[in-house]
Amino acid sequence: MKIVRADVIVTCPGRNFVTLKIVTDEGLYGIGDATLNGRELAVASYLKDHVCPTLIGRDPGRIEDIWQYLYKGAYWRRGPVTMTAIGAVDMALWDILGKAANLPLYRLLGGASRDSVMVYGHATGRDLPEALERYAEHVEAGYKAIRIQCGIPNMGSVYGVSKRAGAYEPATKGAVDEQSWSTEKYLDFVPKLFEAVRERFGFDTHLLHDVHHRLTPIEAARLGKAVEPYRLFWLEDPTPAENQAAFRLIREHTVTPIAVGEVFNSIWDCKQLIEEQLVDYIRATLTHAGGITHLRRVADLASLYQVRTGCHGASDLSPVCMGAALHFDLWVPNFGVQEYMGYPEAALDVFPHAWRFERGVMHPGEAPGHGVDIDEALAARYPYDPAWLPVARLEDGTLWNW
Ligand code: CS2
Ligand code: MG
Repeated sequence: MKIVRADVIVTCPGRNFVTLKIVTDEGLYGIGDATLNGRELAVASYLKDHVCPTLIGRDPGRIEDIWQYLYKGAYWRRGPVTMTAIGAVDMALWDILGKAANLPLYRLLGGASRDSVMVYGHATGRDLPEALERYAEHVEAGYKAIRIQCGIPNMGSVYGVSKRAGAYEPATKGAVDEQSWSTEKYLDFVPKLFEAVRERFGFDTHLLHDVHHRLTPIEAARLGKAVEPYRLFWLEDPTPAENQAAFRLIREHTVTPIAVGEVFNSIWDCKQLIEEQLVDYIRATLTHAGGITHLRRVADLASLYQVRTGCHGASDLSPVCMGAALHFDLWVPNFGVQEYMGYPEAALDVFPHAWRFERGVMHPGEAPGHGVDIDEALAARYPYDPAWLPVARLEDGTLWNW
């Protein structure tokens, strides 16, 4: 079998997605998610101009060799654009392998380690009452794990919270949204948010929260310690993770579990965090961390230190990534939880899929490969629509972490 075509499809059914489609001379094809929110065209060009031409004529079954060729052969290793492009190629090649073997992807990885995949949903509110109502809706829908994000009193827009009712999408069209941030107002409010959740809903659901990189290490340690009575499932991205050693300070002060890694794109970004057990969940996912071939290595390293997976699954990762991730989650022995925000209806139409959601758990289905397809004719009806991720500034104007 030989690769004869590799096409990049950019579409915007509710939000921008980039998809790679690899076609073989035997008519089989595979697809991979190449979406990097706010930088979609950078990956589309990296694929179109620098990767796709090198794939033509290759054996799609030589997945590892192609991975190594694209990683080492680029010379300029790692980084979100490069590793997202490699992730898309890898996802598409594993999809082809599954179709050729007539097996669902999780069977190729080693079979199911569980019957279904626990997912967490997003309960977000502009204020405490609205956030609690969204939380109640998720409890009603059967979610066993729920992330809560809330507007902060006396602060304008903030990460994780829609300015209007409805699904949250951080990227804005037309201009970069500059948000104002106050750590003091945040640290004063968030423990009250968790207290209100536990008071109303008790401890039957796993409670998650995303700090989204906005605290210093000692502030993160203070927050982790302050919220211990509320027994969080995890506190996510408490401080920027370029300095992996910074998490030692957090660990010294609190037993609140820590999740990090959605912005990681290689095992090197989390090696120290895992080996020193500075985190409890690793959030890297297939699209941005080099696909199945690389994320499997990250998960295996994590398993040596009892660190579990918690793959990123925001709606800016396409349904293709969601499908492939659910196969990975069904197999991976040290599974923790999978993020699932849902998608705009138009996106679900463009990406027909075998995965299904039922009362807080998901299953990838039994279709050969990862079980997600793309309707190219429908995709063509949604042209790329430029959108940018926000930035945050402290109240004195200092550029901060969004
Ligand atoms: C967030 C993401 O889901 C999460 O945990 O951190 O929504 C993140 O902000 C977006 O993926 C950025 O595009
Ligand atoms: Mg996050």
